[in-house]
Amino acid sequence: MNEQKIKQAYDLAVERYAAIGIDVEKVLDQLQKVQLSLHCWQADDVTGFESTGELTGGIQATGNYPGKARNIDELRADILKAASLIPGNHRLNLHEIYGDFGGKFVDRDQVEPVHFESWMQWAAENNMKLDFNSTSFSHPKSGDLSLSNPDEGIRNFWIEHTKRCRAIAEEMGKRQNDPCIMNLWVHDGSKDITVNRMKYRALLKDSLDQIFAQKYDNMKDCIESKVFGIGLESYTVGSNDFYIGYAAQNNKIITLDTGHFHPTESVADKVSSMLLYVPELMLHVSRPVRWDSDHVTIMNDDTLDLCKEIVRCDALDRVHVGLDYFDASINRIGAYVIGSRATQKCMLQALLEPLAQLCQYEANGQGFQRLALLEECKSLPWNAVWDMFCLKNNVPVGEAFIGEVEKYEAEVTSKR
Ligand code: RNT
Ligand code: ZN
Repeated sequence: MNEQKIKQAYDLAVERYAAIGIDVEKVLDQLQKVQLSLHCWQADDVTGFESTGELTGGIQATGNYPGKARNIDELRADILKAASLIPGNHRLNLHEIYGDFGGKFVDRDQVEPVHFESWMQWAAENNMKLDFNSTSFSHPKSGDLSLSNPDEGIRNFWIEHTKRCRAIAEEMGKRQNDPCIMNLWVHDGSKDITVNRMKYRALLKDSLDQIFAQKYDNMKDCIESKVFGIGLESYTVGSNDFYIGYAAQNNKIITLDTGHFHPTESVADKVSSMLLYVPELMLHVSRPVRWDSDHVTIMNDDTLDLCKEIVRCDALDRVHVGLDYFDASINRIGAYVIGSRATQKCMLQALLEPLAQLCQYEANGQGFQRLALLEECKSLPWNAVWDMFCLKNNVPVGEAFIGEVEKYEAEVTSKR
């Protein structure tokens, strides 16, 4: 689209939004500051560089679209390509299995900051900050239980792993002069009816206490619950209630993965409750289709509601926005870009809401007026603002990124 037309449409949008009391320039500045934490695992279907074994732990990537990243250089190139098509400056979320192990097998209880040295350098060179995740899945000792395993040898192995991951996150945070957000999700659960449900939860709690005993200044811990995993349908040790209790008691960040709740449960509605009891939230923005399917995030009501809640709670500085999906059935770089841009589009619409007016209607009991304005907002020209945001950030406007992804596919990923 021609630059002049984008500007004309933007100018009209600025006027239209001014009429409802919104300063669009200010909104663009706010959106610029919203950093997504891009999940490194979209580029290779959560394979990583530790082994080529299968993905376990109740998660699954379906599809076999050609061109997935096979090594650290390809993964980095793909991430940079995706980032070049997403407006703004973003973070990168690494899993432990993506370490630079130099072709050697480094077991999870042996991992050290040195295995992420090249990542830290690469991230600094590319002006990206890092977040981190311990990895309990896809390992011979994963089984059905890791941090809640009654076998002390196995449980200690995972405790050691997670402690080491925290030390790595601390180093990343120190080096980038900004806290590294480390997520802890373990798949622990069981396929069939579990009788002694208390036992495993008590073990998980004890493991977490041991892991978090060491205090750090440059990393922040977050803990992620889920309803069930494939093959682990009847019982999840780290349920939502378990982690809410733990986080509230221990001042930890809760990770809300939008695929980890019952399908009709509103994740958006959790924001205002949780923020009264936990310091911050981390999001794993995803798109569950009938289950925790990890489809590519799109601009749907769920994502819009979530972003609106964050803005309505005035909580942009307390919520970290990470993505978590892995679709192996379509172009993986394209998937990164679609999900990231969709999340940003939702955030933009949230920021463009005439919140003061809506709140006033609500306080006055003017239900009709509140609903009418909410409905009208849906068709205000936010897309003209979005186009300007892309233009200002030097990334393709509108559907122009499709061609860029196709070009990279023709030149790079199709040759793998
Ligand atoms: C799994 C969790 C977890 C993982 C990543 C790879 O259900 O969502 O966050 O997707 O750690
Ligand atoms: Zn997740």
